[in-house]
Amino acid sequence: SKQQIGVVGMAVMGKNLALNIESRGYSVSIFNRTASRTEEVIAEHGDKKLVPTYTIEEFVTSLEKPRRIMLMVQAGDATDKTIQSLLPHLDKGDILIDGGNTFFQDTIRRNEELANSGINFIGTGVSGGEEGALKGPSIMPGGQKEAYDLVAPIFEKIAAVAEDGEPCVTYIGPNGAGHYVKMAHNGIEYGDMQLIAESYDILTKLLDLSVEECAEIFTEWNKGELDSYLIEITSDILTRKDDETGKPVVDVILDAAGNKGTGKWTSQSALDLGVPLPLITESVFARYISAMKDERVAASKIIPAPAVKAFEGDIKEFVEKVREALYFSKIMSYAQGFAQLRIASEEFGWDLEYGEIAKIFREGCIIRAKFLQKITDAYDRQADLKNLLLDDYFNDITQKYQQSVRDVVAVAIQAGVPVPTFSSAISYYDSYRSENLPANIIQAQRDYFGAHTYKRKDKEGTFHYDWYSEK
Ligand code: NBP
Repeated sequence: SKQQIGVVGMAVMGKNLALNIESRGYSVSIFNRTASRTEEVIAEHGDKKLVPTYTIEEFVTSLEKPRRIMLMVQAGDATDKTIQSLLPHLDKGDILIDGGNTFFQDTIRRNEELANSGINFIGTGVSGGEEGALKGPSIMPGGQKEAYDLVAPIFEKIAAVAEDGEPCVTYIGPNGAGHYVKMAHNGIEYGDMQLIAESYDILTKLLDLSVEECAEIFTEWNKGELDSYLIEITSDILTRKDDETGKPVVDVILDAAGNKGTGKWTSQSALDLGVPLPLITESVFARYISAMKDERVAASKIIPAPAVKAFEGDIKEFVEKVREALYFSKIMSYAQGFAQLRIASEEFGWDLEYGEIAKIFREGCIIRAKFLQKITDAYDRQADLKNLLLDDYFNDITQKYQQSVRDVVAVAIQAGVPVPTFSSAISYYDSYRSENLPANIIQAQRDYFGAHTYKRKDKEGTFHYDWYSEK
């Protein structure tokens, strides 16, 4: 008999996804370019309804029609090569699903190319890493809606389940929409991580708290508005000791952050679309400057820190301010990220449903958090909300917490503790709520040196001032 779905790519993500699908009662054919990998999977999981195949032809013929084939191979060239090898064996109406971390423009291109051969192509974000793939990821599928309907029953069974019992998967939109949303999710993840790192830096460097004390603070924070996976793992991380030295493991980990480029893509897209995305972009740059470890070490010997006295205020009170600053800044980041989704949706004709997107982030992905329900609620109140900051809940809470961000950022800057995302958050807030910005000066300069013209506040039209005339 034929299998209900096939998975190509038996590295950690593909293997775990295949096991997840199998565990929900589906029969799964598996294939990997290097046969030994498939043999290993079968040796480990021979008791499961996984059917090994060793040629592309054998793989394709083993599947029910219309065929449902999930690709979990390296993004980029490997994905194109895999599609090319499958194509001659496929029939019209078959469905290829790319679950890799693919750049959304590649998905748009592949969707168009394959549509010409009558093959459906779904580009889907799969979040939650190895564990998510195995136990239930958040899934962000984009592509032909009719094709998605044929895989929806499987996706709804393998996805993470939110508190209210809803699966963390929803049809995102045509062509590259799913991969775009996955990319934006990763960008938001960069922002959340940097905000937490800055909070930790303030607690330890400014308030001189110990790693253990910080662990307790994050545990406390995780019980309230900040309740989220990233806060939870941070509090756990801070309790762990290095086996060799007995020190807190965070104290032996080198402070040079890596990245796989998805945060960069998010910022690049924001720049292309003309959308302000300062917080996530600062968090990408923060990783870059962290990676310049040797240069920073050398600079630290040449450029002194400002002279500061030990913190003299009430520590408990200040810790609460840091918590409020973190929540405020997180809201700025999501307001920017969702505003970017809105502009992308208009640009690419995707008709994204922002409340539904926030909903599927509630479980199974790295940014999962209680807070996401607030975003869904905001879009339920007003589906075409321009910016989350205009929603009553977000407007009220940010008004309430803004003073804390100002205080924390001011103290950190005085003490020379870098706060790129905290300071960016408050600057975005102040820019967004400003009736007047100093761009009149910029327009005057542009008109002065380049005759770029300007508009006036008091009447319609385009104007040029004769800057070179005698006064
Ligand atoms: P990798 O991204 O490490 O890719 C390894 C797989 O790609 C292997 O099955 C390998 O086959 C196959 N492959 C390569 Br490399 N070149 C190929 C080619 N030219 N033709 C056919 N197959 C080729 O695996 P992963 O970490 O499991 O991730 C899979 C996808 O899921 C990626 O797109 C990744 O970005 C995405 N993702 C990963 C995570 C995560 O936490 N790791 C999370 C979310 C999404 P071989 O065995 O023959 O070399």
